[in-house]
Amino acid sequence: MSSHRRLGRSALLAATLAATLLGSATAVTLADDADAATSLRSLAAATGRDVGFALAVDRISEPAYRAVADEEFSLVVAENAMKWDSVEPVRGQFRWTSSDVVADYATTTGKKLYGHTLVWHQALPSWVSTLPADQLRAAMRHHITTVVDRYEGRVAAWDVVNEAFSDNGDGSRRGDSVFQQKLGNGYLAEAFTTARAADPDVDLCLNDYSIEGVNAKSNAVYNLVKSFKATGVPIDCVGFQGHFVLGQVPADFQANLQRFADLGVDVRITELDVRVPLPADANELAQQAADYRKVWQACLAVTRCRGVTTWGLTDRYSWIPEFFSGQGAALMFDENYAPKPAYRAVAEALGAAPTPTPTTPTPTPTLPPPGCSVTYVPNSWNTGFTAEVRVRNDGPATVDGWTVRFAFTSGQTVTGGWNATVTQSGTQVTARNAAWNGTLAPGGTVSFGFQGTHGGTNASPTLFTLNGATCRHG
Ligand code: G2I
Repeated sequence: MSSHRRLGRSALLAATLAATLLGSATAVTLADDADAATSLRSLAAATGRDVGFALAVDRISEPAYRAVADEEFSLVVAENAMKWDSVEPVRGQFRWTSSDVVADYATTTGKKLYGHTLVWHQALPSWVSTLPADQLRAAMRHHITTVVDRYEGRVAAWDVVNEAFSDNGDGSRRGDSVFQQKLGNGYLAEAFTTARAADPDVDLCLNDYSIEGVNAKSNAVYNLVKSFKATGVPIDCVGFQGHFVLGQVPADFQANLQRFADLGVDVRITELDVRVPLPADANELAQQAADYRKVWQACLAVTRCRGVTTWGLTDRYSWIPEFFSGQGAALMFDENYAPKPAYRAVAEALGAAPTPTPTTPTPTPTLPPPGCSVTYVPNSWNTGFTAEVRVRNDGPATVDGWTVRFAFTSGQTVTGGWNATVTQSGTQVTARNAAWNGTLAPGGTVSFGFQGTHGGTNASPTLFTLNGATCRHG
């Protein structure tokens, strides 16, 4: 196939979508079936994998959104339409309109339907959280049974319980779950057993985030799955959400998937996105493509990996910018539905012919040297550590006021800082200058530090930014 046809489908698709968006009379026709064979849907099928996306019900009527969704994906999951607050907003009163849109879309387009999610501490209507324990147990069982019954035979797998474990790095259960608080550890087995009673055939999954690498949280999930298998609690799969920071797909991701598969369950990457500081530049999009490739290569290397689902379809409607200020561009299709380098990387990981190197080599952009260098010096003991961060200004101008950002990858928690105001949100850490050290002349260095706790593996952050600019390692 000539090179233009290899690229033809995605470029033609983008052109069609652009024409649709612009309403021009002469929409470009999609390439013929031969190019359909290069869609992610067909490439993934050839490997026995699902390639999925989270559908936003209020977007499916948009032609551009629909065109990509139809063409590229073999599995669909409701981003929000099957959550408790959507389907049972009032006790005992079920609303199926939105959830049926997703189920009907799967049926009419021949896609697998993935169920998200039956029991989760978020997206709960207020009436659930105020119930006493015995009524909460009854409400949970009734909710699971009613929802699973409605979609029996149509849903391939359910996230029976979502995010049951804490991200405080010690492998404990999530303390802010009303189910954990009022029903105790046993609510998980109850939920899985109830779902199995409602549908003897559907796959039952446990889904969580920050368990992609081997760490205290994934160890806790591993031990629970192991105990379920040993005691006959029905479980068929584990979902690894895969909400990654750029450049931070764990090195032990494949090994981690494999150890769960070796327990006798399927594994799925259920909510993949790779967030990038905005505006995303060519280097960052290349890194994102490498991250997407790594995720798919790990799934392809693990026989029981059933596939990869991205959490959304286009950067235009991704949840990331609203939840992570200044971050975005996390998906394979950009704001205008054009495929990004991450899309090509996934297609090539799935066997598409590599994009031919251009005959006239494009000049490599002469990027200015990084504006900063960072040295990270941790000092660890059993579950605690301190770290000193030395930042050098390698740029030509004086920095007046600085913010240094980085992310932990293995459950560390900051407990205090010095020479800076150090705060943490999830895995993201932000350090802002103190009143006396905010000015950094070219070539100047500033040092700050913090104390913290860790859950056993105190991995060092790898990506630091100074006022948004990526720093090199000092
Ligand atoms: O938080 C990211 C994901 C983590 N794993 C579980 C997923 O279910 C979760 O998805 C996000 C959706 O992407 C958001 O779109 O879950 C959020 C909470 O359910 C969703 O946000 C909600 C807002 O909280 C509502 O106010 C809003 O009405 O989206 C709704 C629809 O836009």
